This record gives sequence, structure tokens and C-alpha cells, in this order.
Amino acid sequence: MEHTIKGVSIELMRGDIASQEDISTVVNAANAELRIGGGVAGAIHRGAGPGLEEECRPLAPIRPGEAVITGAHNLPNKYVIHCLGPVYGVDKPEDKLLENCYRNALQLAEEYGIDSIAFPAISTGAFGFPLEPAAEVALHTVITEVKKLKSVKLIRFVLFSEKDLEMHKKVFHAIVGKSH
Ligand code: AR6
Repeated sequence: MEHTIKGVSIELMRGDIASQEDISTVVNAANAELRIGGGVAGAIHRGAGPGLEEECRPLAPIRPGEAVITGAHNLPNKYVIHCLGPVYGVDKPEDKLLENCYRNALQLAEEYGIDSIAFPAISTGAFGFPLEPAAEVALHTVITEVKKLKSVKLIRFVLFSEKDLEMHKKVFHAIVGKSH
């Protein structure tokens, strides 16, 4: 699914965040230490190779909602933006911290003149954020930020399962149907 808002293409698709060959920057659902982990962080660090952890070391630890940028090493991209999502029920307010992840990632992308960025569904795996409210925060934040973007022209959400993709589509249409 693809939809253009104010000249920025927003795509929702099913896939693996570590195999986005046509995208310049991928976002990592990181841990505070910016180390290899499970889920997205595992796929990204395995794809990038050990050089990524090495580059990350002096940037860690990061706080919930924060984003930092590194090279992509052996991944087929130019940069990785590492975001620490909130642990649901622990890091509060969860919505605000999750919103900060998406906003800070897009701000960093603008600072680096990045034209295309792919996000996973941050915090919805090991960190336990329920999918529907997480999709609402993610899509609402991105759609709100679109008007500020100059260099970013493509924002892709890469969802791991069909169920996750369908939920994001439903939420996206509800938001866009209301305001655009
Ligand atoms: N590509 C796209 N999405 C994926 C992939 C993939 N390769 N693998 C999993 N997902 P998670 P979090 C989905 O747990 O909740 C890590 O261990 C997954 O189904 O990766 O922010 C870190 O080290 C889910 O919908 O991130 C941290 O400690 C979503 O991506 C912690 O987990 C996010 O799941 C971060 O937890």
C-alpha cells in the first residue's frame, strides 16, 4: 500500500527490515546498550556485521524515545538510525516516548539529508506495546511530521506479519480518512 501526503510517499508493506535494498536508511528497534538483540536488533546487527556494534559502543546507552545514527556496514543501506522504544508498562508515558522515537528519527534523517527511511513497528515485540495503539502513535506522528520534511521523500513501514500489516493499513486509513 502506498499513499502520498504533501509530496512524501508513505508505504506499508510486509517484509524484513534488514533486506530493504532500495532504501537509504533503516531504523533499528534497539536496546539501550545498542547491542545485538532479538527481533529487529538481531536482524540488523547480523546483517551489518560486528562493525556496527563497534560503532555503536561510544553512543550507548540511549534513553527511551532517543535516536542515534550510524553507518550501515554490511547492510544494503547507507545509515542505521537506532531508536529505543518504551518498554510497555515500565517507561512512561509510553505514547509520548514512542512518538519521540519516530519524530527524532525523522529529524535525524533530515539533518543527514536522507531521502528514504524504513521503520519497523518499534516496541511491539519484546517491549510489549500493543499493536493497535502503537500503530496509531507511529502513523499519526509520521503523518504529522510530513509537512516539516524537505529531504525525506519516502517513508516505509516494514511489518513482519500479515496481521501487523493489516492493522497498520486499518489505522492508516482511519487517520487519512479523517484529516487528508
Ligand atoms: N523485520 C521487520 N520487523 C521485525 C523483524 C524484522 N527482521 N523482526 C521482528 N520484527 P522487536 P521492540 C517485528 O522485539 O519491541 C530486541 O531484542 C516484531 O514482530 O524487535 O522494540 C532489542 O535488543 C515486532 O512487531 O523490538 C531490544 O531489547 C517489531 O518488529 C528489544 O528487543 C518490534 O519487535 C526491543 O523490543
